[in-house]
Amino acid sequence: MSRLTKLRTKMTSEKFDAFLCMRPENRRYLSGFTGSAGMLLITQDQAFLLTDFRYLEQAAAQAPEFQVVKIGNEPFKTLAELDQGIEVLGFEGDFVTFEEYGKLEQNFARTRLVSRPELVNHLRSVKEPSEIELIREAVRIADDAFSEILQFISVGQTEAEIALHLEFSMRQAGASGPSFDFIAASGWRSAMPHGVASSKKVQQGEFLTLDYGAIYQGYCSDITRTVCLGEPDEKQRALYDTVLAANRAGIAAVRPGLTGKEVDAAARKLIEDAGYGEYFGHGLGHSVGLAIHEGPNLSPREERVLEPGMVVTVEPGIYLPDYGGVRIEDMVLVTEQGCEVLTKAPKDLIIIN
Ligand SMILES: [Mn+2]
Repeated sequence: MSRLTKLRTKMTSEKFDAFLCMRPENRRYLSGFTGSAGMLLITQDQAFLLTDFRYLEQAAAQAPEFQVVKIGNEPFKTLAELDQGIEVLGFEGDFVTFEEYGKLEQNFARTRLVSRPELVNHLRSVKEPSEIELIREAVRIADDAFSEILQFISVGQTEAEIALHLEFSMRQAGASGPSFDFIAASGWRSAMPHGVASSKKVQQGEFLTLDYGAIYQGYCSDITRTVCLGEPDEKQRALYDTVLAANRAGIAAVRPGLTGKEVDAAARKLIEDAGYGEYFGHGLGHSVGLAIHEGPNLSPREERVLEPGMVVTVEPGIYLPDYGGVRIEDMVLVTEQGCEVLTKAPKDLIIIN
């Protein structure tokens, strides 16, 4: 079934006459259009792609199922004029701004506006085989960059230099860009789960956490490895072993039918039993695709059930303030029986001398 057909089936059960799609990942997913501006209006028998002068040719080439409509200064007026018979319009309330909502209300005065962002978001969570191939390639590029960065890292380099080198090698290997602002956090900074690369120099005896990924033909990868500069002491080794055991337990738990909450609990238990429960303050993972963070998540609050074709991260961590932290993140594909680990970079503790 085509993506548009799947959306229309959902629209029927929601009793929507039309759906307005504005989130860039959803717009790309449904239409194929990769431009930075535009919106989709989908009814049961028509599909419009509204975009501005800059993208008219590109839109026509990339989105053959859509009728391309040029927008000018009043995009929502143009939008409302396309179909006067819409009584119920679904839209993405998690993306539309307050200003845009005002314009929607103004132009769709007789239409009921219903926010249902999950309509397209959920379609995206089970990946098609062609999407999985692109994700595999994005992961392969990140894996290769890891073996390369191991040759590059040495005491005295800044986190920013290391992050730049990672990005450079991934772009050279065909990535269109980084999938987010890379985290390169060393020493005390590794206690910050989202310590974006800074001008701090890496020092002997420190942990260095690298959390990074590539975009390949629109699809993201996300991987974290923690290495040690010089021989680890006993505490560092114990910390690392605990996180690695939690990562393995999380991966072992991933299978269809389990909720994100259940998988999270399987990994979290190991960290709690080791006495570090309060230092693992984030969820175990998230889905990845056209966006770096998608649903469902693996977290204590996630009730959604895993299905074959979903791609999730398993990324437990322990962060000790003023000391440092460890996180190990893999991407896994949910299969009929369990899961397949996509990331291949080694995860036994790597010591850089
Ligand atoms: Mn992640």
